[in-house]
This record gives sequence, C-alpha cells and structure tokens, in this order.
Amino acid sequence: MTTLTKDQVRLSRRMSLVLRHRPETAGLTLDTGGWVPVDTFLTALRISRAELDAVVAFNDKSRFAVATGADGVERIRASQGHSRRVEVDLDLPPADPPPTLYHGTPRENLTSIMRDGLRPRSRHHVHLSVDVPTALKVGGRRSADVVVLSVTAATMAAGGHVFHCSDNGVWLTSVVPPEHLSVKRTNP
Ligand code: HQG
Repeated sequence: MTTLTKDQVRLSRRMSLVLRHRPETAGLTLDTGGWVPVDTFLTALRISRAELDAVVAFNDKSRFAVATGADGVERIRASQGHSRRVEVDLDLPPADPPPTLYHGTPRENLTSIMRDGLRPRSRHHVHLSVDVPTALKVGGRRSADVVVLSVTAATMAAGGHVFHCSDNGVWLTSVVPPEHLSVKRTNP
C-alpha cells in the first residue's frame, strides 16, 4: 500500500491538528520538543497502534516522527509546521542550506512579500522547499494562481541567517528579507 485510504487521510489531518496546532482538542499537552508518548496519544485519539503506524509510515510527506527517548518511552511528534501559539522548540541543529531554496505562494501575496519579505505568519518559521515542483504544490494548496519565489539561501546563511532542515526535508528560517527573493516562475 502506498496511498492512504480516506479514513487514514482523515486521521492524518486530525493528528496534524493535535500535534501542531491544538493539542488541547484531544486533552493533550506537548512537551517542549513537541513530543507526546505514543501510548498517551493512542488513548487520547482512540486509535490502535496499527492505525497510527499506517499513517506514520505511508504519510506522503513524513509529517510525523516516532522516536524512543533515553528513558525508553516511545513518543510521536510532528516534524514541522507548528502554530506559534503552541510553544514548541524542535531543537533542530542549524544547517547549511543549498544555494537556492523555493517558496510557492498565491499571486495575491506577491506585492506584500516583495515589500515586507517572507514572514512566518501563524507558524514558527518560514517554510522553504528544495525544488520548484514542491513549492508549486505548497502554493497550490491555497490557489490555482501560484508564484514560485527563489530564495538566495546560501547568501542569507553567509550573512548570518540561521536555517534548519526538518526531519522531513522542509527548510526553515525566521524571515526572508525581500532582497533575497526573486520570482522564479508563475503557474499558470
Ligand atoms: C504567505 C504545508 C503576504 C506565505 C506545506 C504563505 C509547508 C505572506 C502564507 C507548510 C507574507 C502562510 C507551510 C507576506 C508569508 N505577505 N503573504 N509578507 N509572508 N506570506 O501555511 O509555506 O501540508 O503558514 O507565502 O508543505 O504555505 O501542512 O505557510 O502563503 O511545508 O504538512 O503566508 O505547510 O505542510 O501560510 O506552508 P502557511 P506555507 P503540510
């Protein structure tokens, strides 16, 4: 099986909501790293271990990570994408980005982005993609009229901007000033 069933997509969305945005809707609190013990999570969401494993293993973007702590407790967290209102520090090490990263956004945002730069909005970080197709997909979540911006990431890093790479390959940084942005392509 390589794609999720409808029920699994629904569960994946619920897991994203709980692990990134609103843990309290399941009666949960995340630890400082964003982790919840797997057993607690299963009970709170009233799902089986097999249901959880299927979503984690086959999630198209590896949104969730499961790991066993030094205390032997198995925990789950979202790899990235947390709301700012959820106080989480993923503790990702700084990393050297590739020369260019990409960001897809609805065209209607362009004027404001070129004036103010890319801002994290409701999230902890600005999210950047490693290639144009991924950026088109991210922007396409919100609009059919997508602009892909190039980000001079290595130049930014050389200038002191800190980058992190999430467990699922999304590049994160605090802000991208307009001078590091240019329009790569538009779709359509
Ligand atoms: C825009 C998905 C106007 C920004 C994806 C974006 C990603 C501005 C929106 C992850 C702006 C924020 C994140 C400015 C930024 N003026 N608009 N100055 N600065 N924006 O959802 O990057 O499917 O918070 O361009 O794959 O779209 O959830 O960020 O359009 O990794 O796993 O403000 O969400 O992952 O939107 O997406 P978001 P995003 P999942």
